[in-house]
Amino acid sequence: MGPMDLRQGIGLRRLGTTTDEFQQDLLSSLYYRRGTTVESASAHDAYDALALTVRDRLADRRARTAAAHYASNPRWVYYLSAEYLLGAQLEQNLLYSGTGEVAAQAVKALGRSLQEIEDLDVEPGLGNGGLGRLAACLVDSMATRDIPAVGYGIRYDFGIFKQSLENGGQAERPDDWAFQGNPWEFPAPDDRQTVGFYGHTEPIAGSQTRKRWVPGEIVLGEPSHMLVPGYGTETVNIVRLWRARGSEASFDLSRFSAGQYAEAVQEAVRAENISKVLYPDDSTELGRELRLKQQYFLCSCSLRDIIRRFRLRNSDWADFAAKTIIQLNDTHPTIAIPELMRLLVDEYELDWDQAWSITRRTFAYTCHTLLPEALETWPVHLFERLLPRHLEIIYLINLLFLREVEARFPGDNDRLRRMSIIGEGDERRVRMAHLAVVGTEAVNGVAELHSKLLRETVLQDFADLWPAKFQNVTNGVSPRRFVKLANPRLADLITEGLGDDGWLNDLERLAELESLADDAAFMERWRAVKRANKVDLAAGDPDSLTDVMIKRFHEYKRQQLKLLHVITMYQRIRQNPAGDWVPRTVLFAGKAAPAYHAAKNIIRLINAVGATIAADPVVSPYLKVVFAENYNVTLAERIIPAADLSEQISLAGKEASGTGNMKLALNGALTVGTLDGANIEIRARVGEENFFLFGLDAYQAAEVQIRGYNPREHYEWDTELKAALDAITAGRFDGAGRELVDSLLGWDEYLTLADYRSYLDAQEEVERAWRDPARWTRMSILNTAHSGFFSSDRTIADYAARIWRVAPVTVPKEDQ
Ligand code: BZD
Repeated sequence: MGPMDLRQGIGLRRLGTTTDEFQQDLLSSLYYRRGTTVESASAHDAYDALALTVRDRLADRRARTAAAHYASNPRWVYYLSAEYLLGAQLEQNLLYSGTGEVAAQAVKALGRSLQEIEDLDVEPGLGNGGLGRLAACLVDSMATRDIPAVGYGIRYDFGIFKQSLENGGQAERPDDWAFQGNPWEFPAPDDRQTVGFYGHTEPIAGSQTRKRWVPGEIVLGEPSHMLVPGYGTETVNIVRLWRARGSEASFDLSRFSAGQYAEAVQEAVRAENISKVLYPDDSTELGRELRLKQQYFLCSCSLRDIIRRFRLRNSDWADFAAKTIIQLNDTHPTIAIPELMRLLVDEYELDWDQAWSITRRTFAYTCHTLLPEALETWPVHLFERLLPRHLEIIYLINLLFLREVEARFPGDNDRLRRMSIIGEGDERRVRMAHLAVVGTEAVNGVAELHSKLLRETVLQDFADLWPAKFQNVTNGVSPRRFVKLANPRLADLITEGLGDDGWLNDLERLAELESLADDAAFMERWRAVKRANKVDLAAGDPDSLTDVMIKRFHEYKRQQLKLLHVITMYQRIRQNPAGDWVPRTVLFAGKAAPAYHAAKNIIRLINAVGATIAADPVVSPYLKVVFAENYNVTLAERIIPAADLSEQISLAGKEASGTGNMKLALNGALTVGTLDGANIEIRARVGEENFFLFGLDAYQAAEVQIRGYNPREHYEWDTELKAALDAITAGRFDGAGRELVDSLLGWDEYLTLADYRSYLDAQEEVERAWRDPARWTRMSILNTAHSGFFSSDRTIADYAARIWRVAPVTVPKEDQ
């Protein structure tokens, strides 16, 4: 290929970089692509025209990226994830295309401010929580690190539900995120794929291993992609999202003509339901057929697309694994393993052993949990009905695998039973995590402790068999989104302190801030930034300690422990109104799975406690509880910059990593936390004197459980704890929370009461530090300074070097 300006070949003009040129293009987008005029343009027309104009600025980089990648025929990274929480796109794409300033000027021609237009940008909520947001940070960093990569996912019509409070409890509404269209998306109908479900298998004459699968239902997968630009580089990768459609044959014209309208479309509706809605399921397995259908739909479409791409430049299957690495984001896409086997063996006629050798070298698996109930399993009978050929393949994989185990550990039947991909209980089930370990080259946890506990507990037998397969890759977060975009004041101050903004893609440079941690003028400005962010958030008095707990609601995360602290504070202040209290604003945000009643009860109690405190003139000057509705990426970007204190208080050994903990520390919040997940690594880096530690560690917690834990002992012994629980039982908070007290006194699965006193002690240490603003500010600066490790750019460098073994491909700049 000659010059890298691909537009020259076809005589396209180069897009201008000046305000005038940008404005011309904006008006042209409005006129020709929205089909309207400045006079009659709605706010949404203006938004769309701007989005298209910005998108165009990335399209050329995308074309050069595709050409450079094609030319170098590299090993591609394919990230398979059922979830992406990409966050709002406009501001990010303005930043990554370097058009923020010209755009702000140009939109004046539309009679609107940039802020007004940005407020119309709807985030695609195609994920539940940490796992979905991690996928988004990783694709950002893959582009930033020039890794040739595609993220594959599902284009759900409805994302994570919208949460509102009704009478203090969580109410859910559907999230029709693309109702107004989505200007960021490029449909690619030519790349549609055909996916089968149900049916039966037939033998193929002359072959032992090959089978013919005759599906009973056929669905189309139609892709569209969104651009994923790298920061400070030319690369623009894509996330390709699949949407299910009925085929032409699924519309029954004769029935429609006969007036049977519902029946006429029923097949198409059934097909489209596959990508209708994201499962709002953050922990427990609903066991729904539709969810398994979604998973297979994602995997089947993506694998065929991956193979299509491979064959553009390669012809020998022996090269497939060298050119392809598919990272499985948890077990949700694990069905891709038997699907690749099916494609290679049944469709491309490779022999089993070669296909298996290719498959195992092609996949890697990231695990995101330790909770046994969150490990996915599917009933064998469901598989048999929905994916009959895949079940046969899984059986054969399992048979050969168990032979391998038997050879290594002869006669150890217990081990065979424990390790089998098929679990034999009341009901036989396919264990997806086992399939994922057996069918991949590398398995990783997401923080040091998590990876260690995986090897020592849930995957111990597998770690015995294949110790080298198990690795750790500690999670990270995008400093562009979570500092530069979310916290521009802090970003500017850091840039000034460091002399340039190179830290945005070299985050370890934040360590240079250490020398400013005692500089009085810098400290004063640091405080002013935090205060201004608090004023913007407007959650409470900006001079109060802003104490935030923002994450999905789950008992293991222990929002209930924070609440017991709040109730105790309330009772202390009531008893001694003249005391020298540190004013606090306690902010909760997060969603509970709609069917998770215990979590929803905790939300109800938070709001009831908040209302009681607000109505109490003695306590309310010192304590305020705020519940921010509908927590999502956009709201996180407003709360995190304003936080003084970050609550990371899960029971040790339960939170795989956490990523909110990293975002908060990076933005100068101090952490009160347990020795869980990445908290341990945060504390090791920011220094133990700059972290408020409390609670049992993972081994102590396990020991307490084994010895027989009695939560009532803590209740009897600790008078403040007893008073807090008794107040709930007595109905002091509008009668809410009695079920919570029953479960805490009955079994307290997550040792809330065992950690209560230690937590309150840590909170007293928090207040001692807060009373000394110089001490607090220094601690805050040092938290930011030593959080550079938690950039997702580092995470990607780790995956690239140790798991994927891929190198960057540089995309040439536009010819000057
Ligand atoms: O993944 C989370 C973990 O709980 C966090 O500790 C970790 O930091 C992040 C990223 O590694 N897990 C999830 O968010 N899990 C889910 O959202 C999920 C979704 C569907 C089904 C099961 C779990």
